[in-house]
Amino acid sequence: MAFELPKLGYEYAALEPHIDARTMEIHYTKHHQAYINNLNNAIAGTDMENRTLAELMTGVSKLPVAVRNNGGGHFNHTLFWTVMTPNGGGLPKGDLLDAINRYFGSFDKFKEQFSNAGMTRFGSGWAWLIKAGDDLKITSTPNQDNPLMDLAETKGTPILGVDVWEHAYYLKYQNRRNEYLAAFWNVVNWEEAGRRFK
Ligand code: MN3
Repeated sequence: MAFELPKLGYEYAALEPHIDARTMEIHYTKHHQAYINNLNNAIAGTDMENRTLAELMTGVSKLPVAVRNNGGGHFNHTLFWTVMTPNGGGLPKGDLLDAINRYFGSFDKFKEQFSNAGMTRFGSGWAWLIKAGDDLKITSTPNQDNPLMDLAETKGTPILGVDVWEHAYYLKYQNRRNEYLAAFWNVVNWEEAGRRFK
């Protein structure tokens, strides 16, 4: 019943030059694995072992802080790996592109707002594109919180997320979070984001 590291759908070097192989390897094998180990330790021998990750997230305000931090870490990174792909980038398609144009005015305006959410998140956290009812929204969360959590300020279903913890970019970009966020657009998996939007 324990949570496990999900398979990565590409090689560590596959997102080069935008995300470097060493960062991918450490991020996936060390950081993500540590969240999973700590989550499993936090739920061991409790009824939390019988809940899905999504169920833990939506009820997290009543759970130990270790589940918020490490369950969030597991959920967020699992999503993050899937919304990136080699040969990614470009434009979303179909309904998602229509919705982005409708809610943000244009794809470029959406990109600007999303990047801004990542840039203005003080310290560690995430920027998100979420579906909230019929709306699309951009939001950001501190630490390993996410918009599925019942304690999130802005709640919704994550469509796209980007990790703005320094461990996600420091080896290649050092303090230049803006360059990392600009590079992120080249690896976005819009097909996966489109599936999450449906
Ligand atoms: Mn991370």
